[in-house]
Amino acid sequence: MHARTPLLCLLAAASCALLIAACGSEDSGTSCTIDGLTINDGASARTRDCRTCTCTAGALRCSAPSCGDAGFDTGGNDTGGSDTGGNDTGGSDVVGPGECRDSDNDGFYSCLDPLHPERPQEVDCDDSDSTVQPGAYDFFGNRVDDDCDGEIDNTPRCGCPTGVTGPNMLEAIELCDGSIVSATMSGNNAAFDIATRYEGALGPRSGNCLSVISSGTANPASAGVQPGTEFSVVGVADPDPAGTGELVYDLAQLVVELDPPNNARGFQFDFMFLSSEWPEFLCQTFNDTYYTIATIPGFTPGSQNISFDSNGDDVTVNVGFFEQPAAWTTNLVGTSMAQNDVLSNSCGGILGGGAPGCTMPGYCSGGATFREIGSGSGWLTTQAPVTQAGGNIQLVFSIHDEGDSSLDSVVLIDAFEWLPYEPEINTVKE
Ligand SMILES: [Ca+2]
Ligand SMILES: [Ca+2]
Ligand SMILES: [Ca+2]
Ligand SMILES: [Ca+2]
Repeated sequence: MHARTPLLCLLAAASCALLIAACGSEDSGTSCTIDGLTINDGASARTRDCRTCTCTAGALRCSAPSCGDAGFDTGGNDTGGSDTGGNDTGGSDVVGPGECRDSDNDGFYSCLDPLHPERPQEVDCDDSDSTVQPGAYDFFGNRVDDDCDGEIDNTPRCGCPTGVTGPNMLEAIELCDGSIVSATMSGNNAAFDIATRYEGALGPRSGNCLSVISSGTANPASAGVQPGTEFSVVGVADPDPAGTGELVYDLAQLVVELDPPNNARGFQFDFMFLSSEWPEFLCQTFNDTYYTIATIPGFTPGSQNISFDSNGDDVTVNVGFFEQPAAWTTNLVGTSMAQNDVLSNSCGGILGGGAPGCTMPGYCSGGATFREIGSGSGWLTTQAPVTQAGGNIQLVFSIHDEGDSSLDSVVLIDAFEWLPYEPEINTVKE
């Protein structure tokens, strides 16, 4: 199909309803041309004679013409029932003023207007919702084509990258959109890994891989009981913004600066904390800890740990989510964080726990002992809001040994998503 001149269309205007496909459009490849304008595959535009056309795989699909009351006249006469728009331009074959609107003030218009080439050349597929626009983040699972590319809930397109770098650690958790400003790893390089299955046993929550951060070796050569890699015996200050800065060891952090998509109101990600400290080191005054330290404009306090349980307890072996093997929501057999030990292990071990304010879990009552050593929290999801007013946000995924640099803990991270709604700061288990 080839375009003909607008004059021909003008002459045929009275019956243009039948001729529009010939008059107004042509297509080629993965974009289409309507009235001399090129639109991308998946985008929609209105033609001069009032059809709405969508470019699909290089071909135009057009609605029936509806010229009756669009507020303008597309040609020499109005083919519809009434022309109440009041701005009939007579014989000129142009899109009338006001036809293409930006009702939701998101900068994108309801159609393409040849008289306004300075406007975005992509159409707002929902001009009543400013969070829906070309180039927006297409939220998973809300059944809305948020980015106007013609596909509802675009499937995640992040890959499973080779090479352990900050940006690759993010891609492994499905964060590969234009929001990434920077991503750096702080700590020993061996503390970070990207895995299709952690220690060959624990698979990803979404996509094909996940990211691992450890207070020891993130990708140990073989599972052993109570792994303890000592990268350094020199302590550094505890990074908890609400803490007192006591010394911790083998601190490993993924430090990320993000510019959230304009339509995002929050974010979430999944994580699982695993520790070889269980059960002997339950309720000690020192326990390995995982933090998600968020610095978000508008937050009070400005920086805070956003991953904690309903008691406000940090993620350690003492967090309310932590599981004994009989209650595993995820089978940990095969990892170094769940080894069948020759000894019987008791809650708190020979030290008996005793950290102030720490309550032994109920399963520890009656002198319970376990053959396993090491366990985990199960998969958890942390959500937090973002504000659009104040600039970039910083997230620090942070894990460390406490007390000394031996007996490692690990956090698996996956399934990052931006959210279309504003959640409370919360962490839950499915
Ligand atoms: Ca708009
Ligand atoms: Ca919109
Ligand atoms: Ca989409
Ligand atoms: Ca969506």
